[in-house]
Amino acid sequence: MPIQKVKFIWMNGKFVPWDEANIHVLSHALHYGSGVFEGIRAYENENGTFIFRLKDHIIRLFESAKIYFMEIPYSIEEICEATKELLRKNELRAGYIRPIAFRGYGEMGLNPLNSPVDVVIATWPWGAYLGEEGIEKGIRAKISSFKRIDVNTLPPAAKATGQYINSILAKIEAIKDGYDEAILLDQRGFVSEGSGENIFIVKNGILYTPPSASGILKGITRDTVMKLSENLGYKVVEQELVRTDLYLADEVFFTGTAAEIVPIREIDHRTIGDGKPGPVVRNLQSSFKQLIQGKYSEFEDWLDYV
Ligand code: PPE
Repeated sequence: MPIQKVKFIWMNGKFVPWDEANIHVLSHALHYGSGVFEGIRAYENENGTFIFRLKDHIIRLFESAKIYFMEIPYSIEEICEATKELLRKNELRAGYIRPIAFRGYGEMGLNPLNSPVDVVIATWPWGAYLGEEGIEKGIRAKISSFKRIDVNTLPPAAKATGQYINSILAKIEAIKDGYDEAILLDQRGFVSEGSGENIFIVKNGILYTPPSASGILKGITRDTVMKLSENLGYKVVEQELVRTDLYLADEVFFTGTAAEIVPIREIDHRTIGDGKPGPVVRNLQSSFKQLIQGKYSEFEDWLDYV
């Protein structure tokens, strides 16, 4: 689906009209993938428009930048405020937000340290990442033949643009093979994550999710789901998983900002549970909905009103 245009994009401190937010073709990041980014959602409830866990996302942006020695020439507070102002200026009541910091136009060659760090924040309306039907009925996934990048190859803890080439290979393979999404294993063969989502399984009422040693991006939705689960009285264990743990699970689901909470009903042609979203994922989806509606006082701080 083509990107839906809005009025402004924030570029290096200025609000620029959408069609004028351009960069040079010799920008470092275009050639070498030297950028770090975030994906955030804004929602609307009866109290107004809010950004979900904005500060946590911007902190992760700065952490990704730290790994690559990128100095972002703004503070976390300035980026948060610019993001809110961007939503106000675009009169957007809900949508997706994409802050990105990247090595810009300066020098060619692999040493990025002399190229400027450009910072951009964009926002646009974006619906269900894996489809509305996916959220309702569950999706079909396959274990990718491409392994997740290793923690000592390209650190998955950094949300860096170039690293997504790994996810793209897995995603293309899954789509061409007729699936909705890929599940990647880590270099040792343990379950890692989806192309753009973390993964959970439910077995005998307990939730399990892979740890950072399995080459995951530590998802903010993953953290939200872990905290919601504990609040609902479920036990959550961070643990290495093998592919048969997925096949034999009662429930399996993905979490992510773009995807939200998506049940997986089939993996490698094996039906998960009875092939329908199970009670735990249903419960989590409805708790997440309540959270967004502002009806969860424990987690009010996560709703940053614009
Ligand atoms: N793993 C990966 C590899 C990943 O890209 C994401 C987010 C997650 C886990 C979940 O993280 P979080 O959003 O903090 O819960 N993927 C983003 C980008 C998707 C895209 O296509 O672009 C997202 O969901 O915004």
